[in-house]
Amino acid sequence: MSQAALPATLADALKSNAVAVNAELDRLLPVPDGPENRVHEAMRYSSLDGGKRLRPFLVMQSASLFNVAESAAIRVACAIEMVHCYSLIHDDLPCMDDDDLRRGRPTCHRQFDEQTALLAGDALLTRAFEVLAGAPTHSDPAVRCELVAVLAHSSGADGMVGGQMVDLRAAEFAMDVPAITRLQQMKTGRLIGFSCEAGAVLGKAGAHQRQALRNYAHDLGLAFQIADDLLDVEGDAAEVGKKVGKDADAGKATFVSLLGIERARSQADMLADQAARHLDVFDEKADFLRATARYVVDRRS
Ligand code: GRG
Repeated sequence: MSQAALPATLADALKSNAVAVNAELDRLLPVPDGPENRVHEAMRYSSLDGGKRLRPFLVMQSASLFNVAESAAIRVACAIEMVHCYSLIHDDLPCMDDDDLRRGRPTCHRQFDEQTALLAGDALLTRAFEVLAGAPTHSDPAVRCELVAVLAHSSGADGMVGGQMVDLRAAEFAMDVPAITRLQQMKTGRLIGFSCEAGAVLGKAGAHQRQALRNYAHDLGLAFQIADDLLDVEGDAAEVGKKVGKDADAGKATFVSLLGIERARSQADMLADQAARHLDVFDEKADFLRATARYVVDRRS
C-alpha cells in the first residue's frame, strides 16, 4: 500500500482491513461441487461479512511494524479469524450457550443445523492451520511452523479451549478476580496474544520487540474482556449483535459482578493506557495499535 493510500483514522483503517479480510476469506474458502458443499456454505456463512475483524487487524498492524508483505500477513489474519469464527460457532451450539443470534444474524446451527454447525467449526479450525502451513504464508518453513505451533498452543487445551472448560466448570470454584483473570486470559486473551505476536514471528523480530507485543496483548486482552462484560450489562442487543444480560441471567461471576461497573470501567481504562505504553519501543508505525487499545474499551459492539 502506498503512503498516500494509508487510512487517516482508526475507523477507516478497521473498515479497509475488514474489506481486505473479507476478500481473502472469500478466496480461501471456495465452495466445491458435491454434497459436501453444505459444510463449505456454513463455513462461509459464519466467517464472511461480519464482526469487527479485530484479531486480523492486530495481525496486519503488528506485521506492518516489521515491514512484512501484506500478501503474507493477510493469510495469517484470515487464519486467526477462522479460528475465532470456529469458536463462535461452537460456543453458540445448544450444548454450550444455545444462542440464536450472532453478529446480528441467526447462529450457524439455526441457519443450517446442529451437525452442519459442528462440522463447519471443525473445518474452519483445520483450514486455518492449512493456510498457515501454505508456502505463500512465508518463504521460511521454520516461520510457518512457528505460526502453527503458537496458534495451536493459543487455541487448544492450554489456551482458548482450556479457558472454555474452566468457564463451564466455574460454578464448582470460588471465582474471584485472579481466577476470572486467568480464565479470560485463556479464553479470550490467548487468541489476541497470537494476533499481536504473529507480526513479530512473520518479521523475525528480536526478543525485546516480540515481548513488547506480548505485553501489549496481555493488557489489551483483559481490557477487551472487561469491556465485553460491561457491554453484557449496559449494551443494546441490536447494537452488540448478540443477546445481552447473559452473564447475570446465568449467575456468572464476571469482572463487573465482582468489581462493580465503576471499578470495572476504570480497570479497563487503566489497562488500555498500560497496553499503549508497552508500545513505546515502536515509532509512529504503532499508532493504530495504540489507538486500538482505546477503541476496545470504548466500543459499543
Ligand atoms: C467452544 C471451542 C470453544 C471455545 C469457546 C472464545 C470462546 C471459547 C467462545 C467465544 C464466545 C465468547 C463470548 C468469547 C469471549 C470472547 C469474545 C468477546 C468474543 C467475541 O469477539 P468479538 O467481540 O466478536 O471480537 P466479533 O463478532 O466482532 O468478531
